[in-house]
Amino acid sequence: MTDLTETGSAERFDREQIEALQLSRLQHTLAYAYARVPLYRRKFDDAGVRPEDLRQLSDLAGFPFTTKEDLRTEYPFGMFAVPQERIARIHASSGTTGRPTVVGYTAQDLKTWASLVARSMRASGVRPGHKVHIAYGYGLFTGGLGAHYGAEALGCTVIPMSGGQTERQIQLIQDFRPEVIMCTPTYLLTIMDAMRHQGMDPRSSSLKFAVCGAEPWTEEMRQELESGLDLKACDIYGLSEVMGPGVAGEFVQSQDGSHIWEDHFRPEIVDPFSLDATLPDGQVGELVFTTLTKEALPIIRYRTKDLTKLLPGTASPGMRRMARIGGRTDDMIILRGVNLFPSQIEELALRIPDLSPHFQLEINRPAGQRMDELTVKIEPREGTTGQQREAAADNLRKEIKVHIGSSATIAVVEPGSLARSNGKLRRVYDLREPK
Ligand code: DLL
Repeated sequence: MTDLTETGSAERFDREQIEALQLSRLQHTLAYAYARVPLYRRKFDDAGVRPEDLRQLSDLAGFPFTTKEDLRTEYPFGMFAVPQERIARIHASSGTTGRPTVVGYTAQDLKTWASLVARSMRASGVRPGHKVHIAYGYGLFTGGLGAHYGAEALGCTVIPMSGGQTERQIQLIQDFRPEVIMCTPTYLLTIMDAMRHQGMDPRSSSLKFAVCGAEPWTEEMRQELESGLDLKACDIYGLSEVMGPGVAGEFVQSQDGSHIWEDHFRPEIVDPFSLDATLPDGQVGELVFTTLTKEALPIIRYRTKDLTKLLPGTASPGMRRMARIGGRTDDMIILRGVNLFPSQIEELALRIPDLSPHFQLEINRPAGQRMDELTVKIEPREGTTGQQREAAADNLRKEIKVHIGSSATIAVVEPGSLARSNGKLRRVYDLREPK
């Protein structure tokens, strides 16, 4: 079998080479998971499939899915495929809804992870010797430590700032002069705004590259950050159940969506509603991943709930790209039969010059009414007049009606009045009575 520690050369593989590598790694992973994880043995047996049934990549569609629920029922360590002594690190989701999901890594998994984050960073323009300011949260969240070891593996000078304390972040950016910042797109927006409030021109900072992810963001938001800070902002994608950041990363020269590192992960797109249909490339559906090299927590057909489509590779031709995540199935707002995602509002709002990217969505059902209502609370740009604000609100309302098909109330609120991001920003507030 190919050496699992290599990561660099696969970027130059063609599609055929990648698929050959995927097939052998997939066969290994299925047999490995079946032999070592009781849950997989049970699921495969129930579905009537055996690891040896995978003879070509398309046979993967016959294997059962894994969900967050599976990780919860096996809490905390039931899905680990190695004895606990071989687990070198544990991460976990915050667990705001139910039990946290726990993930584990062997020493080899940590090396692979660091090298894939390093690969993503390099694709996004980061070079050895750059100073990298990391403002993803450190701790059980995979963002901070994932970025940290990736930056070290690339040969960067790491500034492990973590999230929050925005004033201090800005002070250290001024003093240490990093070329790179890694944080969520909405936190970068918070930093940029805070710089302006301090009377500093964000365009004059030392930052040249931003590697942003952990939440959905639009091309319009990229534009906002790039022009506001005079840097190049690229996407990095990942999720803790599959590894953490670095499952996919974007090339700075093309900025055309993240390439999925297909030598380590096999992506599929499935219809989120009718469970068994795998969709062809180019069609939007739910992203599903099977890990190909993980030792501690092999994951078979994990349902991410992220909605996107697969596109052919460009800068790394053998690997496919994923379009920007439009939203998650569980963030979808259904308003009078129309599906809506916060990113659609972001896109429309940022095309209106007098509106800022600071907004939140409230869903309510007024007493005695049978229909839900959507209110978009949004801050205008500083210095706009009352008349401009009214016109902008009217404009946004019409755009939402035309492009999404829903009626919404637009409340233009005072600049600075909405909650600012410290990491992953909450955009949707559901104020309906619990059913
Ligand atoms: O957010 C890992 C990560 C950290 C990725 C830092 C990138 C940078 P989780 O907390 O498990 O892991 O959340 C995973 O976040 O299923 C997506 O819904 C969302 N997400 C992550 N990256 C992106 C992205 C980390 N680039 C969940 N664009 C995923 C859109 C993203 N959504």
